[in-house]
Amino acid sequence: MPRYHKLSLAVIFACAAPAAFSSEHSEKVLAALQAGKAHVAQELLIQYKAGAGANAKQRALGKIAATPAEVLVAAHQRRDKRGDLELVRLPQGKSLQQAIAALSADEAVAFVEPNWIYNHAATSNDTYYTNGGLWGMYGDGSSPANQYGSQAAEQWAGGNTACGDVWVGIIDEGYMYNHEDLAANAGKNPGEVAGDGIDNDGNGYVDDVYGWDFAGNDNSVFDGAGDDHGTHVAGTIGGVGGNGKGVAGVCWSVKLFNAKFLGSRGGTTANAVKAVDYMTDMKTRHNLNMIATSNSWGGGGFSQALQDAIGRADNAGMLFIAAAGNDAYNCDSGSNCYPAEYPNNNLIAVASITSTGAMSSFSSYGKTTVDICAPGSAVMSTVPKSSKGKVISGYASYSGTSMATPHVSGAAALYKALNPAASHTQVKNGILAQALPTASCNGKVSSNGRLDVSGY
Ligand SMILES: [Ca+2]
Ligand SMILES: [Ca+2]
Ligand SMILES: [Ca+2]
Ligand SMILES: [Ca+2]
Repeated sequence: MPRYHKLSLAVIFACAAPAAFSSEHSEKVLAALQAGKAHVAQELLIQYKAGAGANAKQRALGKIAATPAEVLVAAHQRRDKRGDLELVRLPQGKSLQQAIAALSADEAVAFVEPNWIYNHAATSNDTYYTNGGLWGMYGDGSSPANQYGSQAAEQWAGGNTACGDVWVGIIDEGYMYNHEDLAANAGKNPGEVAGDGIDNDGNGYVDDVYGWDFAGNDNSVFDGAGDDHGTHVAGTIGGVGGNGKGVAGVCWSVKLFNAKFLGSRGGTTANAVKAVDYMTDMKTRHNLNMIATSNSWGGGGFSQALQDAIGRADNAGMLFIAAAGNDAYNCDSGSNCYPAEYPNNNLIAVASITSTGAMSSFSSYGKTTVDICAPGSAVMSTVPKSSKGKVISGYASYSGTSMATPHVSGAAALYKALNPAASHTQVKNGILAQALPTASCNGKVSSNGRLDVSGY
């Protein structure tokens, strides 16, 4: 059970020996623990070195009396020739700090880190159907108009509403794939036969038709009205347009696919790594035109394991689009804006602006660590709603860098659809190069501007 360990850590740190943590990785982990970043109690992720066999692993774990819980990335499945990435558990009362120190010094271990806990990057408000709720899709030349919107409506006016066979992976909560404004865009695993109890495509997950639920470890990615955050994200990327109801996403047609790892208590590094790898495998195994994953979450501290997983997505030609966070941090100053601030080339970190072009008061930013601004305040989108004991299609206005991020994920899909030969790197560079200079974003994000999809 995830627990927040701020108090006990403060005590542990008072007597930790700094000399034991010489590597840059250990220092980052240490600093994040010291800052009280949430993590799962008595759990660690261990990256073993190549060739570390059963005996070497057993000897290492013996030092801290730990027991193996799960192999997250198996050595024999890796192309990078590194060892197992493994989740382990420590006995009650064992100091996480001392365990990290002992394992970091072990010759079989490349790195060791806590199992961080991530949370949604959203702050919901309860204003439904507010005026100009879909402003994030408007352009200066659309009707209604808003120059601070993503200008998606101008592409639509030019006939570019469809994102064709492009897929976007939603790494978040579950999303309501049978929502009236999403169902037509719900991607299905092309290698899986539903409900036969067999893992038809051999990816390790049985009957994963709409994706996989890593929080519940089952194939029901949508589990009810609690999956509102993931459903809201989905509607901004690919709400069905032109059907006379609800909202429209940046792409009116696109293939949405889901790796659920955020539950009611947030998500963990262990499940985030599995979720990212699941999408990477899905793209390569089935040769899907999956341009990006959309990641509206953050928290915890630096994780080499998660950064490595983002790197594997990069190698597979996929962008990782991430929310900058809702703490109003300057992410350039060591504020732990993870995963947004990882330096991976395939990552786009997104800050939030309001409908009047100001940076949203909650939005984190960073001239070197954050890349672009996008609409994130008072954004209308799809949500599940409870009504008379049933879950029905609904709509709501939310605010957060969580809402800004899927505007960019949708933009990546649109760019890829309009420029089919573009590599994922070219898609990223195109999105950033066409950002519109914006006063509130100047010096706050690397592009100095806001999302503008009209020139793709
Ligand atoms: Ca499967
Ligand atoms: Ca099956
Ligand atoms: Ca489930
Ligand atoms: Ca609609």
